[in-house]
Amino acid sequence: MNQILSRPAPAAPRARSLRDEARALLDLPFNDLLFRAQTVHRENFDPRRIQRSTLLSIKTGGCPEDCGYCPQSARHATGLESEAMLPLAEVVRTAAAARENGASRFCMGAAWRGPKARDLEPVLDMVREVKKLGLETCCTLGMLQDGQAEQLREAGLDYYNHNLDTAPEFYGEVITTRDYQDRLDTLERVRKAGLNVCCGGIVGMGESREARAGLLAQLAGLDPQPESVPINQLVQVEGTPLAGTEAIAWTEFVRTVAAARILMPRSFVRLSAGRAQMHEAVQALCFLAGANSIFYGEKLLTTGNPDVARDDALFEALGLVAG
Ligand code: SAM
Ligand code: DTB
Ligand code: SF4
Repeated sequence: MNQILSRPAPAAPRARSLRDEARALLDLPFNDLLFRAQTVHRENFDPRRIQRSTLLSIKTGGCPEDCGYCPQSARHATGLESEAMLPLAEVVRTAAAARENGASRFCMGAAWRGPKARDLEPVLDMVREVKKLGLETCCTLGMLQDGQAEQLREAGLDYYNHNLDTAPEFYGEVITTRDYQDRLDTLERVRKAGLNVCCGGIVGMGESREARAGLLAQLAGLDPQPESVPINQLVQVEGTPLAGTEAIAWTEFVRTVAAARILMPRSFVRLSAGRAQMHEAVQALCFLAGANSIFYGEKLLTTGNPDVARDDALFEALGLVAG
């Protein structure tokens, strides 16, 4: 077997060589890459099982950050109506419905730069109550300050989602109100508090293949690697700076998923935002490439996701089961 086709050594923080490795994977002939990814996937997971998480926006819009992809930034005129924090009862009701539908994890998202102390209290209640339903809990609340990750952990939080979004060199094209190191610092706090890390990125923002390699190298270089890795395809929302970006080729998206699987063999790789705009055949290829998690339920945070009935039919057609 040649160098590229052999299995990578377990990833440690070794940014440059990891980046070369990621780039070499992305450059492979498509079928070679998918075969490698599916092989690694089968060595580490039951290939029929797909984990399902349901999202809920517990505080929508009016965010002070300027993330160029995001409909919730107060700086972009997207017509999105801002909403105050949802009442606890509504969150619990939605989580119970998600559990009934077959989700195993419930992820609560807030359009904050980060939570203030008074913001966190009601979220801790939500975590406690959702946990009581027997669901895994996840939050994505922005940057965390010292002690906040511990508070969330004590309330029963299982996962914290905080994405690196893109490669360090492309990051400044997308976000100016916080830097890459801020994100790494929050991830460090999350890890130190004993929470599971959910960390991924967005592709289709006009970045190069090299930048996708850079993102994957950053994710795979986290030590330990994230337990969950959401790979989002940009959902273009009118009024955001990134609306009108040339769409990424579907082959490039599938390649990114496959390379993520190979570089992070034991992580759950989530086929995340963008499924509503994605042909089901492409989604099937993502599962073949080693994606083993999805967002499940009609809505992501503010934009649409495939209907549950449609996803159930896709699972049936592909012989996939919830896991
Ligand atoms: N405000 C918090 C933060 O940014 O960390 C949490 C919520 S934020 C909406 C969570 C993630 O959603 C972002 O990091 C980004 O990766 C993803 N996201 C937001 N808008 C998106 C879009 N239009 N398309 C794809 N992913 C998107
Ligand atoms: C993640 O990586 N993707 C999710 C979740 N983590 C929070 C969010 C996707 C948001 C898509 C745009 C929207 O619906 O607002
Ligand atoms: Fe705010 Fe998060 Fe959207 Fe950025 S991604 S604008 S921080 S809600």
